[in-house]
Amino acid sequence: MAILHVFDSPPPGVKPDWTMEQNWEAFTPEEHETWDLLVSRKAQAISAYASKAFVDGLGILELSKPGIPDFRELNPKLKAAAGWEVVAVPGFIPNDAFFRHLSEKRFPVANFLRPATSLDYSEEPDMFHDMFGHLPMLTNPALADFLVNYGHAGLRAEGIGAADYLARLYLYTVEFGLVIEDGRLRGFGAGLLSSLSETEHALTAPGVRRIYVDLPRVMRTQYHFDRFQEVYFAIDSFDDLLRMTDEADFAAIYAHVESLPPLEPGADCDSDVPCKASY
Ligand code: HBI
Ligand code: FE
Repeated sequence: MAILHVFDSPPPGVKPDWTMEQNWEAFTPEEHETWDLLVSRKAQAISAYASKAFVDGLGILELSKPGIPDFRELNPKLKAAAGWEVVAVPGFIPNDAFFRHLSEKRFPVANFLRPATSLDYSEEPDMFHDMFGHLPMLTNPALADFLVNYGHAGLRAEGIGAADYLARLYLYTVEFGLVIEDGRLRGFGAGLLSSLSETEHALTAPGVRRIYVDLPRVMRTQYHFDRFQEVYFAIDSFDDLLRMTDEADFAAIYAHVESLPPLEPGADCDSDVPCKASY
């Protein structure tokens, strides 16, 4: 499936803030079936490896119910649980719009679903990745507040050309992050939990580098788009991640990162603190 949903200006029917109507009635029975298939195929990865916060969030938002969630039913639950809402967007939207929505507690959800012919992998975030992958973690107050901080930091970073550093932080936490819960390693990243094989790789494969999140180190570290990551970053708790961003002097971190060469995904760094917890 090619990358079809990237736009440099809002297509017809999309507002200047990049939001659009979900138009839930327009989804076909086949699309609802595809959604249900995707949910059932993720059950194994989630029950075996997902963070408890993620599992709790799935229940609170009732995302495992049959059919594509109707925002008119989902938003009151998300609002009550987390003070957030979802907005439909046509696909990958520009940084400024993305950061602004997050900073104002609106999570952008792509309004298309991958075809039934490519259930296991979508080259671009679709509504399943966005909703089923990301929304459960919004019910964790610390992670939700981290995303608000991330949105505000993104708006500032965009202004000084440092958005790529933040994108790496997002990738290695919100997409592929690991967390230690009751002493055991679990996954909370949306991209990670989308793939049973990558979740198993990240949590159990020997030779995988698992190190603690350190903001400058993460912001220096390049990542893979089309294959498993070589390094995964862990946090002791979502409160830890929130505290790091609450206390961070992002401008100083950007200047520091700017002064150093980027790190290859498989590179070592003297400051690395290995995560000793295991699955
Ligand atoms: N960044 N600028 C931008 N626009 C997006 O739509 C976007 C993103 N980063 C991550 C992301 N979307 C995905 O995580 C979606 O699943 C939200
Ligand atoms: Fe995502």
